[in-house]
Amino acid sequence: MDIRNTKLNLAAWNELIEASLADEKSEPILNIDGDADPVYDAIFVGGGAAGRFGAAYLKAMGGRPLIVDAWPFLGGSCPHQACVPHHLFSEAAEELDRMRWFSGEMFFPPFDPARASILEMVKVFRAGRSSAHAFMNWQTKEQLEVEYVLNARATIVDRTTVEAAGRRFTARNLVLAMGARPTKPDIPGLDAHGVYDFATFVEDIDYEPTSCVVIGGSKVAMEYGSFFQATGCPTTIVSRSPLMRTKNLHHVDEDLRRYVVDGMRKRGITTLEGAQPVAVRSNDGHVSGVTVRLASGREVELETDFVFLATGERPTVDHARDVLAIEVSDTGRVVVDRSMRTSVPGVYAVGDMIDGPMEMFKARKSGVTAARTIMGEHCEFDYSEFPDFLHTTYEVTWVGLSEAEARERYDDVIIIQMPPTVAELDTVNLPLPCAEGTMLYAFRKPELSGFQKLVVDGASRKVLGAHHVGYGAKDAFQYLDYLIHRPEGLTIDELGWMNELFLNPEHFIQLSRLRAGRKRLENL
Ligand code: FAD
Ligand code: COM
Repeated sequence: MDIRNTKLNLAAWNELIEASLADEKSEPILNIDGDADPVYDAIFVGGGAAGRFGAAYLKAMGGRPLIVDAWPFLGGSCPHQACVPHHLFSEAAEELDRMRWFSGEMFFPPFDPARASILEMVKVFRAGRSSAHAFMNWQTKEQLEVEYVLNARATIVDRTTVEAAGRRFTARNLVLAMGARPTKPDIPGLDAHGVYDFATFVEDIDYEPTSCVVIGGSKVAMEYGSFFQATGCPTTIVSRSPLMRTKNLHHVDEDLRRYVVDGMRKRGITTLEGAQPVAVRSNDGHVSGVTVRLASGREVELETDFVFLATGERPTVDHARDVLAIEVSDTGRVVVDRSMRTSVPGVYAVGDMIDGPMEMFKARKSGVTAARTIMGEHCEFDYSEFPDFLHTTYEVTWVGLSEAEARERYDDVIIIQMPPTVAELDTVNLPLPCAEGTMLYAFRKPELSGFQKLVVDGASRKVLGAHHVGYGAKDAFQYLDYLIHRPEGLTIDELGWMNELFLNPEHFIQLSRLRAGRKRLENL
């Protein structure tokens, strides 16, 4: 279907996307300028966050990009199966959690577990997700003026040629932006009905689970496990590593970790750390349980009708590696330099296909880095340091060094923390931090009102790290990340001199001000 000269509104886009998704044989969607030079500056294979942002930037710089995507929409896995449903479910978990803790108190009605349905939330997501897709297709065509071929799998022919929708496209450069797919652990029984990963969960689940076993200890395991438990579906997380100590997470502060994981247990989640799933059992084709080897070596049988796999993702590298012979690391990621160049000249790789965190900031900025490099700029992207977050029923946010890391590197580490650890005080029941999103907890369930810690180098007075459990601090952490990683850093004096919008979710400005007057800093 050629839509080049048709201005589709959002409703028309929505309908086209839904119809294309529903029919495997649906036509490709072509938005191609047939009158322009047939050789593009770059073809982006994959129009997820990495490909879409890269192509848009290249176009903005005066280049001519083409995006090819197998799905009938742009934006990729984030709005379709990953970040967006994750945020929807995590927000539902936060609301459900509040309703459970305050059930029958104040204005909260008695909690009705029958109305907290996992299946219903998935249906809410499925029914609404194409609106964002429609907007991204519209924006990319009409506002960003990027050409694309959607609903068409690309076949890479060589480093300048791609086939899609029965046509051949050529470009001076190729940007591989094909993302990653969930991995399946090597456990017998995973073919049973009732076993899902984050992608198949939103596509296929067709019943209401009554209990859940999450396999894996990733962020996705903690986030989805917290949601399942919050709906009232008793959940067990089976993880080889301690939660938040998986190799993909860095700079996790131990006090923050303890607050988060204890909080999950307080809410009823069973965590089996150091445990290994041995087999998934089924009855009449449907999951009936999971055999787990505990850290002690003892095997236990967990009864369940729902298994959620959260064992990570593997980059989609096979096709590109087979055709182009690009270098791929032992961990299955395409090897790139800081400008996103692969080992093959003129071929770039971006997003989840390359090393580093599988996160949106890296996907989008690596796409932009490739675009700028292709357009002749010197551009390098170092993603070794970045702010991070996950959800339980809280938003958990961190940036910079943990306390333990700071103590390894600095002699005079100062901690500013809320609630403080003071032996003679009952700080568990201290209604602090008291902030937006935790006010009701602070007054009625003080032990649930969150945790925050600032790590400071006493000698230079520079902030080394910040750690937060609560709600709404993500925004501040984006800017804190920028400030503390500048060559000049951010001192406690500068932080304490900022203008807070009180009550604010993270209290570091006001807490820093209480200590900044001292020549020799002290813990708070
Ligand atoms: P994708 O978005 O996966 O895009 C790849 C595109 O390539 C797809 O559209 C695919 O159709 C296309 N493609 C592949 N092969 C071909 C081919 N041969 N021909 C044509 N097209 C092809 N990150 C955050 O920062 N915040 C979050 O809250 C967050 N939540 C997440 C929750 C979950 C459950 C998961 C799994 C991930 C989450 N992430 C989050 C990570 C984030 O989703 C990814 O890092 C990001 O989407 C990667 O973007 P990408 O463009 O590299 O890949
Ligand atoms: C966001 C997708 S969900 S994109 O990064 O705007 O393409």
